Amino acid sequence: MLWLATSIVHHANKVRETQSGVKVGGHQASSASMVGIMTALYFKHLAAADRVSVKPHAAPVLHAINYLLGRLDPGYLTELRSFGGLQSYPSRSKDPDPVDFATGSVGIGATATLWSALAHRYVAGHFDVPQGGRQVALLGDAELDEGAIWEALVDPMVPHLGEALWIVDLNRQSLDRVVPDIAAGRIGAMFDAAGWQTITVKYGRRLRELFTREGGEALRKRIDAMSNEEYQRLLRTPADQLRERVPGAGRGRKPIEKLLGDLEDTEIHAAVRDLAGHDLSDLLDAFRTADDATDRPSVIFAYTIKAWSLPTQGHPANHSALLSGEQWKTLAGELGADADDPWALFEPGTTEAALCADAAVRLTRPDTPRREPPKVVTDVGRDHAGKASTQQAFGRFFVDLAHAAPEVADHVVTVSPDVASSTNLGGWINRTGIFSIGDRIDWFADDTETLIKWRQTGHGQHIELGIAEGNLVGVLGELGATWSRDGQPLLPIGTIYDPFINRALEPWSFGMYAGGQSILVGTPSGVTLAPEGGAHQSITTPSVGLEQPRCIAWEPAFGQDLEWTLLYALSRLGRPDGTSAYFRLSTRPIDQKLAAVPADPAAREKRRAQVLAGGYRIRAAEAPPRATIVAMGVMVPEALAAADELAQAGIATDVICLTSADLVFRAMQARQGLADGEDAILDELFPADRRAPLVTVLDGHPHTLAFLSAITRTPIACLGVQDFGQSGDVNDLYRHFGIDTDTIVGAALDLIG
Ligand SMILES: Cc1ncc(C[n+]2csc(CCOP(=O)(O)OP(=O)(O)O)c2C)c(N)n1
Ligand SMILES: [Mg+2]
Repeated sequence: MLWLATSIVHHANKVRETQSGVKVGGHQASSASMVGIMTALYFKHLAAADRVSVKPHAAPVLHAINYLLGRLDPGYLTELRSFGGLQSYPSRSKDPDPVDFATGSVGIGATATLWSALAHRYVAGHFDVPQGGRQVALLGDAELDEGAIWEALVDPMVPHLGEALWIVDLNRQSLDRVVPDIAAGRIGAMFDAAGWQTITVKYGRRLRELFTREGGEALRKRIDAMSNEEYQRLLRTPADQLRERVPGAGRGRKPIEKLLGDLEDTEIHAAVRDLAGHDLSDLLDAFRTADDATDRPSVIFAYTIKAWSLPTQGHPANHSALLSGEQWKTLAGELGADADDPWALFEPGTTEAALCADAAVRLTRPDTPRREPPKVVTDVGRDHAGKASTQQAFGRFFVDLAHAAPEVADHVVTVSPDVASSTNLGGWINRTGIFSIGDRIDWFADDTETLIKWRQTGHGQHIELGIAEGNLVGVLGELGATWSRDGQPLLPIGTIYDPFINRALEPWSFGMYAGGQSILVGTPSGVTLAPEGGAHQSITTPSVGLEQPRCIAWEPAFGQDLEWTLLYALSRLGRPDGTSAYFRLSTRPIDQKLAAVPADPAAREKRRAQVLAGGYRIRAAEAPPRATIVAMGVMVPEALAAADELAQAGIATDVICLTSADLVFRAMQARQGLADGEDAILDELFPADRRAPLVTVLDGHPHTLAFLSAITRTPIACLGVQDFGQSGDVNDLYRHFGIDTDTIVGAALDLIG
């Protein structure tokens, strides 16, 4: 394993030619650190149903295992980090061999195992799928610096996930340095406090034997109390100097000196580096202890050496260090490998070959039949009348869905980080209940003043989290991946206050990269959240949504548009070619009559198609327009009022209501041959005979719609919000930020001279 992992990186850097001169990279030291752990795990302990998240920099070890198990074509071993080759970090979607979790952004890949455990429990509790399997994460020790880890650990559901096992590769090093002091004890206590079983695999058998001798206890205390930095220094100290350094200056010096006096230099040298995280049998014992605790997760702290058995072992700067050609050849000699035939498999008939064959059979997963997601209706039949906000329409949508399409509703699972009621999920929660691990008593069931029934059972369809946006998108990602793991699609919808989209952004995006599909609803949004003010008002999220790969961003203005787009978004989930969606909603009540949804079925269907393609002309001037106002979301009433004023002044003005700037941008790219896709919506929104200067307006950053002038090739004025929010009433703020009716009119007049 050590040889293959090292050689995969070696070949990419020292053998394969690169044209550009850009360094290839790869991590021999981080891989060497984990070979013991991964060998013990895969070749002995793991079962087919288990899933493993491998720390990003040990990707070469995972590929080496897959190669030995016959799951990876040898041709890939020379293609680490090449175009179409093995990815630098384990990738579910891009690697050619089986990878259970995408990792790379440290912290996220590890916590994904917890959300995967939860998602599996959910899907197994609601649908007929095979149950079971452990969820294992292999982490670097510095990965525990990440907030994502601790955000996950304090979630109240996590301590119940007995199927979760984390194994920390405790090599005392991060990227830049030796981790200061001795963090392990403190971190262990934190896992303990979070309700985990903690297991430590620290000293190897050589050291353990020494500890039983006279002076052994002093030696153990000395190493236990040694800072990480001093210990790492010992790993790089020549044998003859260890006799001086190891005893230290404390009270134990004399007995330790005496103990070492009986040993050869080479024995001291071997003892100092004798850590059990490289001892297969100690590791297997720890794995079994972990299995014994089924009512809570387990974490194993396995002490290891970074760059174990390589010339750079234990050096603080070894993170990206590569072996020279000479060192690599020497390693071949030490490990009994052949530098001229680096990818040679074990000879048939050997114990090693038999072990590989055995593991390959044990780890073969049966094919899971993939169920199709339910067919989603195109309409739930609600008459959107009166004044309503998109957030209200969102809440009502679920009640309608349960009536109009019960099978679809059965597949919906909602998730919220403590904002379910304030994002209007109350009605849905009352209908379906809350999912919990084990039933819980609802102590407020008989309280007549309770509006939301907090009924928690294994059958609920809402998952409530603490105030943890990272956890939210982690759970969404895994709920959105059950179609690929269990063969059973779910339709996950998460709600979040829109300004916190940015906090969730990176793990949200990573979840999509990893293959999860879900809907994220950001509400309320923008300065329209007026009285609440300040940094609670989201500004950049419209462009964040537009730029997010594998996701369609929607910002509907009306209830009908929300209904159609949400149904469409649901129809895109839970499938190999699926897409996620982001909805930016608002609490501003808007007169639904303004939408003027056509009553004639054909015209209505045409409207629906346009809503789903990105927008429609909500007001057509009678004469050829001299200006076009393009508005998105809550700004549509202001745009219509501005068009009225302009019309009164004799200036014919069209108004376009955008439902998705994202889709219109894609259509523009498609028209120019820069991307695949449909472009017909461009001619519907901006036909050649109606082209006029554009005023764009949204409750968000104005640059989001600036691209539209490249479609119309007319002058453009972009209105929107460019500074932090303020408290006030909606009209105060619209005026302050220049997105009010007067400013729209003024901008149009300026444009047309
Ligand atoms: C979120 C994030 N921040 C930073 C990095 C860059 N990075 C990659 S590995 C690493 C150090 C990891 O140390 P550790 O987890 O102990 O792994 P080791 O290589 O020591 O096994 C850093 C900072 C990253 N990949 N992801
Ligand atoms: Mg480390």
